[in-house]
Amino acid sequence: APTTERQATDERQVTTYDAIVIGAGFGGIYQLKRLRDDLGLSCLLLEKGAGVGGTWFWNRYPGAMSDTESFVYRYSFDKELLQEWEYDTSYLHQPKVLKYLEAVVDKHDLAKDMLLGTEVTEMKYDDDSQTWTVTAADGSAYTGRFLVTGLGLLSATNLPDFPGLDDFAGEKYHTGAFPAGVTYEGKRVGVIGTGSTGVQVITAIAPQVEHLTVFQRSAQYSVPSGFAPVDQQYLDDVRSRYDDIWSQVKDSICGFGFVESETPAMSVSPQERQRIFQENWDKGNGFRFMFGTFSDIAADPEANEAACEFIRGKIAEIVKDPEKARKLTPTQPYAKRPLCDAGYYERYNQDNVDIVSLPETPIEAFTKKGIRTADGVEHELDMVIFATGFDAVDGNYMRMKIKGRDGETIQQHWADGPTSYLGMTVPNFPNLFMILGPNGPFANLPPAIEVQVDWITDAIAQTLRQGATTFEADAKAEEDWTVTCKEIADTTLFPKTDSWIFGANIPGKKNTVMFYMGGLGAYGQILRDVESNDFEGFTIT
Ligand code: N01
Repeated sequence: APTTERQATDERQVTTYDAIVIGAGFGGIYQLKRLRDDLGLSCLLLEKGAGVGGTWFWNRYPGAMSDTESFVYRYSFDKELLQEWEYDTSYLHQPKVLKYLEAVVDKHDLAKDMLLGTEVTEMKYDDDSQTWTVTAADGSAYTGRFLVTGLGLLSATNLPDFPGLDDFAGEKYHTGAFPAGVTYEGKRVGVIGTGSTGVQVITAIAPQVEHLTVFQRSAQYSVPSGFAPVDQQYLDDVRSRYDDIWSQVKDSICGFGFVESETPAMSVSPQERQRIFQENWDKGNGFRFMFGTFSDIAADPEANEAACEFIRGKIAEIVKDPEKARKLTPTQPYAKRPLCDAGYYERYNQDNVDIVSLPETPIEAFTKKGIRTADGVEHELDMVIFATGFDAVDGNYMRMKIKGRDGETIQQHWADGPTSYLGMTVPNFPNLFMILGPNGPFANLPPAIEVQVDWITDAIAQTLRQGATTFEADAKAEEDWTVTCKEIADTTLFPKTDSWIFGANIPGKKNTVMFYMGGLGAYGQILRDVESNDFEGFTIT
């Protein structure tokens, strides 16, 4: 049981636990369950939001949906829930994912060890006691031997500093902190950003608004999602195959529940290539289109160009206005996080939907009435939605005060860009485990999270079994992992485009590798190898 005592160093009341978990998203929820129920540790989970759900608590923008299919956008650990949980669509919109996560928390009675509405601002390691003290915005403090952070990969919102932003008199929302009760009827709405989020918002609100102006900095390749109702027969089939489904997912590259292609695009005839692209366009899903069509779309420029050409052809077919089609047609490689949609390009055939290409006419300033672009046009708007993304991966860490051994800060440690060993641990920050930290797997997140949380649980169990008090990555292991991640990323085309995947979306942020792109299966194997080699690359003392 936790102990409460007054610390000698300051007069605050500090409650001590075996482990503290931060964040009540997919990661934190599962970590709390494993540490509390399987290892029997006293745990406290701290969460900034007023409810659980993490990403799915905050991202309540219109159209918000996971683009991983429903049957693999969930935990694999709770076999009962896999059999019982009902859903009726091939993808889950935000309210459904949130409801699912709330049900997991209820079922496993996790809420009693959570403190919601508590924003952690500081985490400090104490060399003498070998514990972490976590301080919240309200001044309350909590101490734990182990600290696991599930801060979210994509949760520190990016609101670009447009001139005159405060002058705008209309409604302003960032998709990552979207309020309830927003209405669109009769309004002139501007959307800035056309990533996964922007594409969903635009598709969802175009039929509702009086007028929609899309401010696009980069045109995007998007394929249909294939969103559809599913029936009882579909559910029965999935449920009967779950063991096989999860072992395939955790052994695959992306973890999206489809089998990735092993065929290079140029090894087949142009007709066959076209047929396979069309077949996958019809099935839907962005990851399936990028990784299920051919093995080398994200790696070989010629294969990539073939996919680009196919999607560009679709844009030309779908979008009737040639000027809109021109603006919507990407010219860069297809090497950002793949998108899918429920009729995105089709929305531009509506008379009430316009597109402004920002490279041609950049935003000069916000005005009282709207947005003025460099061609002198003032776009009058009642509402602006910022779908401008996130300071991804390390963003949330860099916004906090985090001090490790000898007072080293995370900002100092990551001065040249965020690094880690295995995407979870950092030398000089003993007993700190980051779920989805830098250089973790680039994959469907729920199974990626489970693989990490299970490994973290084993690492903590091993430390306790040895009667040790610290578990810490070696500096050399971190260096080698950084090199490995960079080498793998360099075999792909992803570094050739600017996106959050390399930190290129944030002005001034160092452009650096932030993912292990070798696939979820290979990543899981590395974790198993490290563990079976007595946690090679770590010092347990
Ligand atoms: O963010 P993004 P997101 N002026 O960074 C533009 C996951 N996710 O929230 O491309 C003008 O991708 C920026 O332009 P550019 C998913 O992993 C999943 O959409 O940088 N524009 C871009 O168009 C995803 O990848 C789901 O040139 C500016 C957009 O804003 C990740 O979250 C749904 C700008 C930002 O796109 C992030 O997605 C939603 C500026 N100053 C999110 N700054 C699903 O599962 C940025 N932009 C479906």
